[in-house]
This record gives sequence, C-alpha cells and structure tokens, in this order.
Amino acid sequence: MSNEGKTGISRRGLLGATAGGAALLGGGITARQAFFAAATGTAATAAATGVASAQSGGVSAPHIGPGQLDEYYGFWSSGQTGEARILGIPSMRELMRIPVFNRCSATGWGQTNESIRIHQRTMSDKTRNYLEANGKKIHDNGDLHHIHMSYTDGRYDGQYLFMQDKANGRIARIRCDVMKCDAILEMPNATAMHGMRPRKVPSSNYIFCNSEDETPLVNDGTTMDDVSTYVNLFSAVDSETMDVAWQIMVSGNLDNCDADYDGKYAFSTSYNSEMGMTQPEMTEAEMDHVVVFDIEAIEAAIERGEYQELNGARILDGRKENAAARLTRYIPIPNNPHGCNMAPDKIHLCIAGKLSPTVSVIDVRNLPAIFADEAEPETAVVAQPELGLGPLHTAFDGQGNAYTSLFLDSQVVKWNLDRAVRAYAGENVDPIISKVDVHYQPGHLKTTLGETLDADGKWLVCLSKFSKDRFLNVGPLKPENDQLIDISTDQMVVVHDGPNFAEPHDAIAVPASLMTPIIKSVWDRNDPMWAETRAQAEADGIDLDGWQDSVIRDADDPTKVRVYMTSQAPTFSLDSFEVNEGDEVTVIVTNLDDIDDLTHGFTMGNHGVAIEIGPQATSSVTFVAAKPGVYWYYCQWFCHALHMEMRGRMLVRPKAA
Ligand code: CUK
Ligand code: CUA
Ligand code: CA
Repeated sequence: MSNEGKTGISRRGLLGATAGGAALLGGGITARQAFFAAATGTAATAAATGVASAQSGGVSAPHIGPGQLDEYYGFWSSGQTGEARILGIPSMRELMRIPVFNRCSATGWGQTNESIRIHQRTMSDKTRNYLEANGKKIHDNGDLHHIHMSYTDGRYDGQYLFMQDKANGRIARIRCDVMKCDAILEMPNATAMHGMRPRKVPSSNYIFCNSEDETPLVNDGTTMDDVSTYVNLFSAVDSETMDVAWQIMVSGNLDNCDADYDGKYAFSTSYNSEMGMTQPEMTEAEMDHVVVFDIEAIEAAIERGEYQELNGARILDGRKENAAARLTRYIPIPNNPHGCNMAPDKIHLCIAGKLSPTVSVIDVRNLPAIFADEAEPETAVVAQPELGLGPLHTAFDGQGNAYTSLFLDSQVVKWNLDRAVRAYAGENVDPIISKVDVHYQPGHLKTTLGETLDADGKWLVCLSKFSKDRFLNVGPLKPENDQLIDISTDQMVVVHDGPNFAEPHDAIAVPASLMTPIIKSVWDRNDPMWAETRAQAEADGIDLDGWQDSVIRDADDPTKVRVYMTSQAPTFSLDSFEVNEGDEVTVIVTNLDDIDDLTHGFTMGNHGVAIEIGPQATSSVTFVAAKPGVYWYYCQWFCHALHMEMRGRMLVRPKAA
C-alpha cells in the first residue's frame, strides 16, 4: 500500500471503485471493502465473488485437482519465442508447446524434412539465397504476437489456428486435429506482419494481415532514400491454400486489426499516419487513424482487374488519395492508437488510444454512409470514454461491457458500452464500472470466448508484461505474468498469477467441449504431413505402413543414403547401419505403435539431430555423416521400461580412397 501507483490506491482506482459501488453494495460488502480486497487479495473479495479460498487470507483460482480437466483450451502466443502454447483455463497449467517459427530441440521442428518443406513452400528466392549464404535452410526465429482460431458464422469452429511472425514477415497455420503447424506463408511485398485476424462471417476464408514497417514497394535498394516511395500493405490470405489472395496499399503504417460480424469490413489501426521514420516524427500528430476496408468493394475491384501484380500478388491502391475508388476510409483517432477490438454486439468497434487516455468507439452501422461520401469519417465515432493511462487492448463479456488494459496505470478497467455512448451524447453517466490492479503493465487481455458471438463473461486473462516482485527472483530476465481474473461479478478479482516465458502478447479461450471431438491421439497413417516422404519410399520400393529395415543408396548419387526403420516400444527395427564419412544420410522413422501417448524419438549422437515420431507417424531427417567412428542413436522420448535400451549404432566408415 505504500506505493500509490503500483498497488492501486490511485485516484483513478478509487473513482473506478466508487462508480461500481451501487452494484457491489448488493453483494453484502461495501464498495470500499471490495476495493481494498481487489487491491490486496483478501478474503472479503473471495466471499463476495464465491471463489473458493485455498489458503487463509488468499484468493485462489478454482481448484482443478489432479486428474481434473479444464473447461477451456487457452491458445497462447509466445512473442519472440516464436511458438504457440496451449494452457488450460482456469487452471493456467501449460499443457503443450507447438513450435511454429522457432527451431525446437525436442520435436525436431525446423530440422525434419517434413517441417523444412512447410517452411520453404512459399519462401522467396531472396530469402532462400540469403539463408543459403548463411548456411541455413529456414529462418529459425519468429515473433508470434497474435493467434486466432478459424470461425464459422462468428463462432469458433475448431479447425485451424492462425498466427503471424513480425520478425520475418510470415503467416502460419496450425491444424487443430493434430495441433501441428501445417503451412507457412512468407508474405510477398509486405514486411513485419503484425496485426492479424481471420474473417469471422460467413467463415474465415480470409486471414487479414497488417504490415507494420514501411518499405519501398519494390524493395531492391533503388529508392531507399526516397521515403515517398515507402508504403504499407494490408493483405488477405486465402486460409485454405495459405497463399496471398490480394493486397491493398494504405496511407500510414498498420498496427492491429479486426473484422466485423457482418463479413463486410476489416479494420486496422495506424500509429504512424505521419509516415515518420523517427520516433518524434511518428508521434508528431495529435490524430492518427483507423483504416476501414470494404471487403466486397475490394473483391469487385480485383474482379475488374484494377490491380497491379507484383511477386504473384494482386495489389490495389487504397491510399487516401485514391478515396474515389471507395475501397478504404480513414477515421481519425487520437493518438498513436493500438488495440482494435470488435464487440460481439456486432455494432461497436473499440480502438484503444495508447497515448490518449481514451478508447474511441465506432458504430459500424455508420460506415456505409461514410463509404458513400454522405457523412464525414469522424461521424463513425459514437463514444470516446476517458478510461485511464495507456489503454492498449479491449475485451468483451457479451453483456454489453468492455474491459480495457491500462498499460501505464497497471490496471484493467471494466466499462459499459451503452453508457459510454450515452455519455458521449451528453448524458451525465459514468461508463466506468470498476478497476482492478494487475501486475504489471498489461498488454492484451482476453475474455473467455470474448471475440465470438458466444462471449460468456466468465474469465479474463490479463497478459502482464512485467512480473517484477511477483515471483522468486530468477535473475535479470524475469517471466511475464499472465493473470487470471474472475469477471463473473462487477468487482473483478485477480485469482491467479501465471509466470510465462517470453513473451505472450495474445491468447484466446475455446471451450474444451468444442475441441475434444476434434483433437486426435494417434496420427492417420495417410496424413498429408509426410506425403512427399511416402512418395520417396514408394520410389525406393518401401512399404511405409509395414516393417522397415532397409538402407538404400541413391542410384543417381551414391553419396546419398536413405535409412528406413520402424519404431515399436522398446526397439528400433535397425540395431545398426553403416554409412561412409561425408554421406548425406536421410533417416526415415515410422512409429508402428498405435496407442495413446506412445511417442518415440530419434536422436543421433553428436550430429545435432533429434526428432519426434508420434504414434503412427512417419518423420525423417537428413544430415551429413561425421568423421569415421561409432555413433549411437537413441529414442529420447520416454516410452517403455526398456526406453534406455532403445538405441542402436551408426558405423561411419572412412571415405573410400
Ligand atoms: S500487440 Cu503486443 S501488447 Cu503485437 Cu497485439 Cu498489443
Ligand atoms: Cu522409444 Cu523411448
Ligand atoms: Ca502518430
């Protein structure tokens, strides 16, 4: 309580608690008690919200006991770690990591031939040449900020997860039946994929992607010094083929995006409407904007052939000066806005002001008149509540309320959309319902199902960027803090601190009941993931579905060796195989075990090789045999009482003279 700014007896906090007082009094405690409880986590709050208290004086998350299952799958991004994660909600237990843009030591993602093919499918020559010059086959880092599930009619459909890589300009897809990445798109022409959302209605046929960094459209070094040639592109990806559907040039840069619930519009915030190249230039103007994209108008313009083609992508001009084309409109927003969140009421789009203490609320019903030039763009704004310092993102409970993260205040503010609209119209109402302290500096915050028509208002996950003193000190690099907040009453209660490694930006919650019938435990032998490997096996006369113990030397290039083996707990079908020094060796392992949770691995000692082979899966890895000698390979996935004995020898003979 000593530090006013940090622990929450701030002026704004008190105002927030007071605003919610009336509702709280009904719960049998005073607003003041509730406020102090929220700030300190005392039992008073537990009593008020009905959350079980596991220890005296503390409030804890509902206890998900040993063997009990969570109500929601939480799908998390991981920022600069480049992977996706699955957490259970409300337990906040980490259930799985899914490597996407990163190189994974455990599973061999980024090393198996199957994963390298996924990485290279859309790789540009420019990238391929760059990587080759650096002795690499893939970019093995990524910056995965945003993860979203595919929709049908505004509801999650459990089919795919989509995510972006800001570092290397890519979009990826995870197949939810096996929870593995199955496609990566290197975005042509555009850089720094940041904001990303699937279309919600009628289905996620498009994935909308923002490029954050401005570059010359033809970025080959010829016009670098002429900033007037720099542009940003808004891209739509075909979610089935995972290729770019179309792109559209905009004025300013692009930050976050979202789509409406009518399938008509997409929206992107821009903090650099100035097109500045330095921070002072980017923050110079009072107002930036949100760009509104008319999807049908864009499709019609593509249909009419009004695009120019560059690197296989069809590009339209949606810059301000081309307003007559009616593809885009620019709505002024203060001040370096960030979050872009569409409410499940299908009406209100909330743009967080970041440097402005406001959230600007746009009524999408006002947009047709603006596209028809019958109304000025600013008339789309129907509310602009002042909520606190550093508003970044907004979430919804499906009951007309919004929750906005306040980065500078280290708080979450709950406010009412309808009251905000009425206040903007001049009525004397306070939109703020309550505030709660979070620890510390929140970025995204996500409500259960809050980005769908099924928003249920149960839980809010607040992804705090700093943990500081909330955990045992682990050195100068500290975890982030993903906090679980009970939002079932007007008084929000922090019930769990969840340390997490660098650096979740975003998360979604999906009901376990939707995912359970979809997620498999055993691979299908015909899975397309290893279709090319299967074709090679057929050419080699190998039955990939049966017992394999063959070492095949390539007829055209005798320095290439393919080693086919199967795994069945606790043995590999080959105890040993022989190759020559310098041979390019491809080991193809098929896991014949077909039961739940029987994954094997293949690690080749001293060759930097380790891969995962799930039940009924085939996986392969290619490496160059090192100096002559004996090298043991082994299964690194604990699979059996004789798991340690699940190993064999690679004998590397000296090169024939
Ligand atoms: S951005 Cu990270 S906190 Cu990349 Cu969604 Cu706002
Ligand atoms: Cu197979 Cu361990
Ligand atoms: Ca700006």
